[in-house]
Amino acid sequence: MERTTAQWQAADAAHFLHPFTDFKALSAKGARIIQRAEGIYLWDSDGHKILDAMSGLWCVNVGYGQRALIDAAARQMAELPFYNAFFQTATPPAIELAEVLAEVTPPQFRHVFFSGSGSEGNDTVVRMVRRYWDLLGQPERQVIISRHNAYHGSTMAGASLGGMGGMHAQGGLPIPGITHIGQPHWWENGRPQGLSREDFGRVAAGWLEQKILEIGADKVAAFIGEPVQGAGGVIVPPESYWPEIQRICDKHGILLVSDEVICGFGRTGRWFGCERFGFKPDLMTFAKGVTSGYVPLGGVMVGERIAKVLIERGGEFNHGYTYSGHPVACAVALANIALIRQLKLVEHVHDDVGPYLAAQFQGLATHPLVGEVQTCGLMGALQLVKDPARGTPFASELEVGMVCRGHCFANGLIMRAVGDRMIVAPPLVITRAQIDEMMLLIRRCLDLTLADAQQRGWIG
Ligand code: PXG
Repeated sequence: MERTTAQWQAADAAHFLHPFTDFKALSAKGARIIQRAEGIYLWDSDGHKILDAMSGLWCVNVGYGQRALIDAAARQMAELPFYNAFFQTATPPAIELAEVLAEVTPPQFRHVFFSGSGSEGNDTVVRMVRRYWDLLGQPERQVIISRHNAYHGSTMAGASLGGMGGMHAQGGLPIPGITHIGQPHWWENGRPQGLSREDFGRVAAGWLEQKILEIGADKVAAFIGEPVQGAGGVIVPPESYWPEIQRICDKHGILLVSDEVICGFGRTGRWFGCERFGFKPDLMTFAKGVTSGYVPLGGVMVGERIAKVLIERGGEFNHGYTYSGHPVACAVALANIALIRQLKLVEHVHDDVGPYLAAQFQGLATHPLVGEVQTCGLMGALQLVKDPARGTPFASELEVGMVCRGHCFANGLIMRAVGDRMIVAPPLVITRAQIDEMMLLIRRCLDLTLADAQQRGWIG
């Protein structure tokens, strides 16, 4: 029987502990119940239509309601809903997906290790890089360097690799052997005077070398980063950053890991973010866009440098998940990748809607609340500030980003607030006309936020 919104909310509050949520506050307010979706739109339990400018959670790349993915899941469920890949067995969809992933990823990748999510993928990364150095007779190479404000998941290893202070504060993290350097965030670093953005990119990459020298290169196993930091606020690095990171890793013989959980499968206008920024990782974590989020799947692409050692010298690798290579997830991923190819979504982002989004976002740079505008493919960020000319931020306790997000919610737009940075990452199938519609909503919500800020005396 169909329930009312209030009934859903009561049952939700009674039993469901949501991720990254203040349980008590949500119970008091009631969750928004999302009931169905089509294309780039969602409908809630009160029948409101919402433009989903966050692709679910950075994952529904092909948009909602794609028949090919739905049918692939149904067919595979009927034929073989589950079998494992542990005891010298495999299933056709997992083998076929491994083959297709070797095709669509950069040429150094011929092998894949499957997981159920991005977090698990990054746990695999930690296990695998340490195993690699162990097999090469350098077990003291244990340390993995990551960055502040990075997001690499929520398992013990994922949260440790991540650079979110709030996560480290709960549960005794990070685990040993993981350390962090600064992020290439021009704005947060105070837009350093006298340094161009590109100079700043080289300075920020230099922090990696400083850290390596501080620890001792012979103790460092790997560096991990998202090509563009997603959950951290769509922090697009200067073009100089990644080539310099690559040079430093090569110089010290350190493995380079690209976390492509958000950037992978077309988001940046290339198949993978490392291709957009011109670097060649040894390992690549993926999840989300591999199935467009229709079913959970993640994994790690393993570069030949590492695969060769694991295969030829490794013996048994004591690691794996029940759902490594889940046949239904792999069947959906195959249908999803086929659709990305058929609809030419990577080209669509690269040649058409990516540049279009960039131009539309640039048009917001003169809005009285907007300090910095950044886009990359189909990701965009607007930094809300008190005084754009001087770059003065709002006091963080005012939570201007949350005020803006409230207006988005009320106006049928899902946009994410990361502090005072408002971000979008719409489905890759979005059209120019739909971007126009999204921009109208964004403008309206910025104007409403500006009116609030003026009324409350937050702006001069
Ligand atoms: N790496 C990156 C770069 C991610 O963005 C993960 C790993 C972890 O994936 P799983 O599948 O274990 O969640 C992610 C996930 C947000 C938000 O608020 C972002 C993510 C997850 C939840 C919230 O932007 N990214």
